[in-house]
Amino acid sequence: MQTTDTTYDNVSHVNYGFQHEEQRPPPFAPPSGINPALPQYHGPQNPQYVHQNSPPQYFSERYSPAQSLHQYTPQTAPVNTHRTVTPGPYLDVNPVHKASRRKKWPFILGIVITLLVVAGVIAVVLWFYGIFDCLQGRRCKTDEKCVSFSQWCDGVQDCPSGDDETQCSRLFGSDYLLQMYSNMNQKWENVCSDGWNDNLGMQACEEMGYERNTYVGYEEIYSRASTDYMLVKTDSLGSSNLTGFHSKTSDCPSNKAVALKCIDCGRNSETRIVGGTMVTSKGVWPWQVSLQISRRHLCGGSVITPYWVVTAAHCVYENSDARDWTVYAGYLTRTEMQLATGNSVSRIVMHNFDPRTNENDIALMKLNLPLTITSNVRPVCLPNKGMYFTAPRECYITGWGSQSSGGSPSPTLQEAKIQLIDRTTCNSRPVYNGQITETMICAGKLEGGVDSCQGDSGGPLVIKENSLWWLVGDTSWGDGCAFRNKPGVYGNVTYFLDWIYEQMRRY
Ligand code: 4AZ
Repeated sequence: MQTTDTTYDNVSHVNYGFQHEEQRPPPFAPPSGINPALPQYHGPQNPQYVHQNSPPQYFSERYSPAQSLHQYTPQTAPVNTHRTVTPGPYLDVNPVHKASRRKKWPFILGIVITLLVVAGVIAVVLWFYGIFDCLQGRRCKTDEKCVSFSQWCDGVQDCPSGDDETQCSRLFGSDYLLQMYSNMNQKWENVCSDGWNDNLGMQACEEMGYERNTYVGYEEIYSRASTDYMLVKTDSLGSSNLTGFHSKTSDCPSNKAVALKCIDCGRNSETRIVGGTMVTSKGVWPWQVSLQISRRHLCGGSVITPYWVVTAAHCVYENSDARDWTVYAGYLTRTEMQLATGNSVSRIVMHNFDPRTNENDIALMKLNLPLTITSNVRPVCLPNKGMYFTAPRECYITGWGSQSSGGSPSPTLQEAKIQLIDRTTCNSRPVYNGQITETMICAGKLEGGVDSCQGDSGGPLVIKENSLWWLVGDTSWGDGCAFRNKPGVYGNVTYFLDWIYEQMRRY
């Protein structure tokens, strides 16, 4: 991390690009196996939306060329029974032949036109069932099956891989409002607290991708939205799981909705935070980890659950063997880490990172054993849907990265206070000239002087909101370090939320 003092006219615009909001449950990446964390539905398969490939009716006996052809066959034509050369047409002066050929042409033309029409009809039918049909629904990711919108999140598994019943609940805003996708109203609705309990809370957290044992609890939040999601038991046995309910369009009887906390995150021991200095107290950035190979610090990372660390894809792109890495959590100095054992990694999940453009620069590391949560080791909060962080919002970066372009890693953890920079400014010609996509966020100081640098990669860019710290970015790239008009570029964590939860559910 580099911090020097220079000044430059500050640009403050609003950045609306840090989140891709969805009206419907998002599309899903292809799962690789059964997800034990998800409920296994045994409901009936609804055949209604399976491709209805009944044989097209257009081939019925409306016209049979074979049958009618004989009418046009010249009955008087000579049959050549010898090995003699058949006279060419120009030699054929027989008026009977000429007349029959004249009669044949419209016939052949008729056949060609008919075949073209039939082919056209077949093409339209295939197009309708193959493309248009799914305009009225959504295609399952793994199996190309088309499932109607009304079948998404209806508690019945219609996609063979279950895509239609995952990601049917989400947390919204910094208040952690629990929302469920109502297939009846085709929108996300707040869940009423009436009838809610901790068992349902744990199940909802588990369905999102959290472990049961990180569950904190739920609160009842005043809500009078007409979009509230009322749980109504669907079976007489009084099933007490989420799939035993469906929504009813109504306000909540109690006017209260569920705010769900799946993990105790985003809290630190707040001593004084000064931008651009050495961190002197351990619990200030308790989610910051050092990722090392052979005891060499290569990248930073952020703890999001006791098992999972977020880092940058470019950190693991050429070192993707989990066994090579060790995660050090709860330390301030690299000397301390040299004496420590650290945590081994069981799995690395990398996004579709493009090293040419730095697109999708995010990866997850799963630890072999969970981290013990203490005041020095704690998870940071993943942003919730509907949280927008706009420029010039104050944010913090931390890491053991070099303190000048091309320098060696810092021996102690550094922190810096910077600001979000909106994408339009960051994409302008003097800054990054169109290289900033929606998977990236810019933050820093356009005047230069304070920035992340080599070795800070993968580490956190955090923002405090509603008394909690949220992971808004992972350190990704930049043109040098701390240069004027070349701020740091970070992975847009809000953009990757669905991907992150999907991996946590899957593995
Ligand atoms: C790097 O090479 C790197 N100034 C990280 C951050 C920045 C530049 C380079 C941002 O890991």
